[in-house]
Amino acid sequence: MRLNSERFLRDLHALRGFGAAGVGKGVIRPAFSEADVEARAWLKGRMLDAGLTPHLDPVGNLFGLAYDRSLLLGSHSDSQPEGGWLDGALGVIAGLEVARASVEAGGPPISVVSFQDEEGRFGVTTGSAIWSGQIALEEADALSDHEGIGFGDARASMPGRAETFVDPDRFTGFIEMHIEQGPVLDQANDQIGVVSGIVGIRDMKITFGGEQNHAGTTPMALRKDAFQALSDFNTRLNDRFRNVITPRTVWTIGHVNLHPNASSIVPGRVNFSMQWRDADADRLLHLERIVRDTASELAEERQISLEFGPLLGLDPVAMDPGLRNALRSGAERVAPERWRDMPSGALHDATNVSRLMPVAMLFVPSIGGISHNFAEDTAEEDLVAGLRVLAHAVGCLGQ
Ligand code: HGY
Ligand code: MN
Ligand code: MN
Repeated sequence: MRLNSERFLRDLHALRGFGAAGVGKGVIRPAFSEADVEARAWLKGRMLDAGLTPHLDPVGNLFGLAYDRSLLLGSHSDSQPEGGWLDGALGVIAGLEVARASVEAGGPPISVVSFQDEEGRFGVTTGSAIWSGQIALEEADALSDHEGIGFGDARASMPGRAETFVDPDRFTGFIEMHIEQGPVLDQANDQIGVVSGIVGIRDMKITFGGEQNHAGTTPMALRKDAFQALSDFNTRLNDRFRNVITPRTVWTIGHVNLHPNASSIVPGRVNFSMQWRDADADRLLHLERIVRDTASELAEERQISLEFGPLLGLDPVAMDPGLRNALRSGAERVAPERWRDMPSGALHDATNVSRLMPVAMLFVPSIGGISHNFAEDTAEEDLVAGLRVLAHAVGCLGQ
């Protein structure tokens, strides 16, 4: 097949225009936002032009279906609240370019997908989690974002959704191209990463309820300060995790909502996100026990209330050896001496899709290892190299 790298790059930059924000190439395009809905409408048009049959499913996953059973390529086109132009979008547009080039070459049939809410405005990789049966639709509809907007209401507001989900049996496998979002390839001056496995994740919201009071007249010993509780929780957790973690274990308190968030009021409530990731499912469980025990112990000591939200998560998954070998062959062809096998510390839709079919992933470098940041970027020659590896793998698989 003859790839058209100018067309590929042109579409990547066009997609960046939906929700373009900040300096450089940043985007703000969270799931079901106006920018996301417009971007998917544009993608639908590009899929039609490519000779694919668009199908927007009930939860906003947008498929471009080939005329026959096929390999599925893609990723997601929603972004973090402050996102980069390539996270997810790269895999969708690379998949579209390979599918187009394949149609122009007379085959093989290739389908494309842009999953919805991979970035977890509502859940964790919500759109592909629902499609793969990782989470029931009813359960997902009850999820809400940090502003209290429900997933069910958000998806209901999206025009053009079909009544039905696409049958996964239409596909023989899934390959997701993505930026690495970390420093490994960039620091090694490598161009391609062939993913060996994707870490697991656990994510929950925790609320400490103390006592809102006057910041001047309330003696320290009489306070039930929700921020102090969170601060104490974080210190104890860092200490207790020490004996359990490996250098690749990560954990993040990324969202904190302090109430009422005023300088002269002792905060009476704090709601925060608690997220941890590891390549080992048993260790994820061990860390969960530490999280729950530490929060409970602290609430008891401080005589404050404690509420755990639903625990969301995905287990670690290994990539399919056959699809991986096709990618390795492409990497050796396109970037000899400049590629490596590597794990993924970021989460991807491929984790959910692995419940349905063989999956594999390939990475291209992130400049400075930066992602989930307006400054996220990748050199264009690396983007095109990744596209060529993807197309080579599709050719190898002859699907
Ligand atoms: O958080 C992640 O790993 C993904 O980028 N949503
Ligand atoms: Mn992503
Ligand atoms: Mn992301």
